[in-house]
Amino acid sequence: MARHLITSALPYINGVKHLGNLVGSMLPADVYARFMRARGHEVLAICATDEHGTPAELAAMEAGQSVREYCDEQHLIQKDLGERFGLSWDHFGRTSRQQNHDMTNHFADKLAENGYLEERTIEQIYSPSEERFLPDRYVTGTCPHCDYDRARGDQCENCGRLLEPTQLINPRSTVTGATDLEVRQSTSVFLLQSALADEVRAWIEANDHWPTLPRSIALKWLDEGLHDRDITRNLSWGIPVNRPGLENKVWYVWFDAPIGYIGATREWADVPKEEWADGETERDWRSWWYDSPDVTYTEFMGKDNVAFHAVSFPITQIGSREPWHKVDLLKAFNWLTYYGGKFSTSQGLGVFMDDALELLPADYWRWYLIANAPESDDTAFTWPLFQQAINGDLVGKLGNFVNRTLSLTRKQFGEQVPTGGTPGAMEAELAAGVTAKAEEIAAHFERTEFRKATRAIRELWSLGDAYLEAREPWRLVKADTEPGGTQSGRDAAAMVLRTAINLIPVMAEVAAPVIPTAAATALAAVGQQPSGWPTVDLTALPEGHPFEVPPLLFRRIEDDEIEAWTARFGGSGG
Ligand code: B3M
Ligand code: ZN
Repeated sequence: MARHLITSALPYINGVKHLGNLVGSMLPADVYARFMRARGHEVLAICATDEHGTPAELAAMEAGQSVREYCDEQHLIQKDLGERFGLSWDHFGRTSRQQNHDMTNHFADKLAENGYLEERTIEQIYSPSEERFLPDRYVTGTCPHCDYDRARGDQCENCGRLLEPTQLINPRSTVTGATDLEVRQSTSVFLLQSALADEVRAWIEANDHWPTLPRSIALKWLDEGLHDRDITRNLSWGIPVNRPGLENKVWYVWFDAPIGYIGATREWADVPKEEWADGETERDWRSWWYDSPDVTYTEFMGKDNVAFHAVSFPITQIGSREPWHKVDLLKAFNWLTYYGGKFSTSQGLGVFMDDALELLPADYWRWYLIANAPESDDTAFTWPLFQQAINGDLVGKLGNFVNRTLSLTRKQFGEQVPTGGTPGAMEAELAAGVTAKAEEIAAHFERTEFRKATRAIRELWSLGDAYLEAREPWRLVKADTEPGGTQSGRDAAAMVLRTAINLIPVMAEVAAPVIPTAAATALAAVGQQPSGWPTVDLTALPEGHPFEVPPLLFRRIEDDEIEAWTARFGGSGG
């Protein structure tokens, strides 16, 4: 048994996340956590809402709420949606909680002690009528490169170039439209990343087991030269900078957000005992994070977050000169697109987590998303592909096998595992094939190769189908003797159905990390509870063991639904 610390990139607070966000971080983290628990490991799965930075302030303003109110409300919405999607976090925290304030200030103090922070005076935009310095995104103006007149102070949306707010032509305040902006001197705290660049590079190079995607992104960042970075911002919402004279500034959101993984783990430890799960006797956050060589730490995220996790957060950890646990395996995803384009809240394009659950239960989405996870390339969500994955795999393979096997058995032998007959070579071959497949699936999950894992699950389900087709119990039951054998047809049919019923728990358990609810329903039908990774024994459910034919595990998705959803969510435009 090993200890696995698992985090997924923290969803930003400004609204409900779309399927692309889900498949790029929270969902694979959950599948991995469920798999590791099934293997008997000790798992701590941590997530939180990322609540600081300008987008939170701007979104709150737009919603006509205070930032605190807005974040309180959105946190609960995201927590509820995550739970309804079956995300089995041990804790879903908030970067705005006191634990994260404490941790962030701790890291800032340590970095300062070790000489990695420096106060520098730089030119920033000041708005006299608002009596404040404006952070990048609070300044709008004309792009010096392409003349686009609504470029933001950090980036031009039109030509994509990164900008400094002082570069904008005719700058104005994003919020009030004020144009009497001035450039004034202001003091910021810089993190001296350049001083730690060699150390972080050596560490990344030593991590040669990381997949190519995160490794190449991280090294590219380092090759481009690691600049010292202003880690303070002129905002009132955030973690106040704990330095004299800078109390009206907050730490930059990308400084406090990854520290939020540790903050949220402390929140988890601070949860009152009455709320702990059965059997829990101790919650020690430190043993997961600090001087913890027995822990394996895996992070899940979209590719745009890699540099912050592979370089910036490790720099914070290394610069503290304390033994904080750095990421051991970083799993990064490409984009899930919506018909080749971006999911977009403003244009109402694509499917968001709340929409999805309104249409179908979580398992349908979980299966489709994990089976089509954008692991090696960007992948397009399309409604016909979704329909195909559900009807082909879930309805056509797992659902059909469970229903067909149990209905036929009930009809011929009643509602218990049938008695009689002796397994032969074909059953031995089936058991060997299923055992090998289950091992293959586990190996893919171990390596966080989700598409390969789902492909192998599908193949395992097909072994069941192929077995029924080869043995034809519906025909056997009427035959005098088993073709090519000596036992009676009815005995042979009983044995075949008994074997098939015994496949159900295996088929369900290997898929449970992906489709936990349907797997639990299938298991319950044969009187079992989810109990971990299966050992393949096709005689485990004995003769006479009762079962029930469950309601259909999955329903088909019809063509007219696909048409309606395409129209509603704006598909096929791209
Ligand atoms: N909140 C992801 C994003 O909004 C960002 C991840 C933080 S992980 C520490 O793009
Ligand atoms: Zn531009």
